[in-house]
Amino acid sequence: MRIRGARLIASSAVEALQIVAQDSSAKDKENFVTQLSDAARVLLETRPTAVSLPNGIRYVMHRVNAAKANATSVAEIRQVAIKAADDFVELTRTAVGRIGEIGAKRIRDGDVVLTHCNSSAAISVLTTAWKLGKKFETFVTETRPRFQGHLTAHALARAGIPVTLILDDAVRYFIQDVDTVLVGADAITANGALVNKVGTSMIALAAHEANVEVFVAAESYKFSPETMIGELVEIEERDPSEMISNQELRKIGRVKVRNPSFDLTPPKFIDLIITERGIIPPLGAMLVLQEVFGIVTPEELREYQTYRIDEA
Ligand code: RUB
Repeated sequence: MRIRGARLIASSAVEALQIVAQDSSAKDKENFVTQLSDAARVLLETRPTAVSLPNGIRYVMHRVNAAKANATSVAEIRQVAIKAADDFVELTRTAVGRIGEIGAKRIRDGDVVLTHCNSSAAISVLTTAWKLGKKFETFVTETRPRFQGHLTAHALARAGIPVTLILDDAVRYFIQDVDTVLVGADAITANGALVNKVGTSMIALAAHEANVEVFVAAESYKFSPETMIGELVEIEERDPSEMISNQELRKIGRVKVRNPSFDLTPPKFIDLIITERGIIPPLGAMLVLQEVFGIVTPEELREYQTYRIDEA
């Protein structure tokens, strides 16, 4: 949890891959790529939910594998790996900046915007709108059990934006005062559903009931190609001790504790997704997937999956 948030998880993993490339003492191309692939496999295992992680790893490994065929030396592939990692990290920064510019246009003077957890993409929208002179206020949920809402509240308050911190459970109490719900994404599925911090789906449900619009800020590397062939996004369950100490649990008695960290919001509760390529309705997710990953046939999809499991 020292590295959290889907964008940071992806860029940190890619930077780790870059370190492996820099430090490798492999003497031939084959060994060099094997070392990188082994590291990629370890990194892929670190977190199950944020699709940005496999997409970031693939971004580098696709370029490394393509270079392997033509490169004449390890040094040449090493340069490709280092540059690909730099390019991906830069791409994440540019994407979040662009999402800020695009999303800011949808914030109006006088709006009350509610956000959940701590998303760099959602914060980019809000701070960009504020810098453009829009006057609005925010509700920020605490986001139990790890209180990532405190980080968001701090970032927004530091930018000068009025912030009201609320209990996660108070969302429906305040929803009539809210104009827009704005959240980030750990993954977007092919049918436009959103995987994000647990509680997002209840907030979206409350917003839907109250006719409040729901915006998602998501870079295109948060879209999941596997979901095109029916794979589900795995939801990470974290340690029960995040919720309750062992001592307290012993006092309560024989009780099972479940602590899923993310949940799935169906597309019907989402008004739009703000990507760095523009604004799309949730059902436009397929277009983004095809444009970004260029995967159209079931055969190509299978290849993509094989790559993830066997090669990267
Ligand atoms: C973070 C979380 C964020 C998304 C998007 O959960 O759910 O909303 O990851 O963040 P956790 P970003 O803190 O448990 O990792 O827009 O920064 O990628």
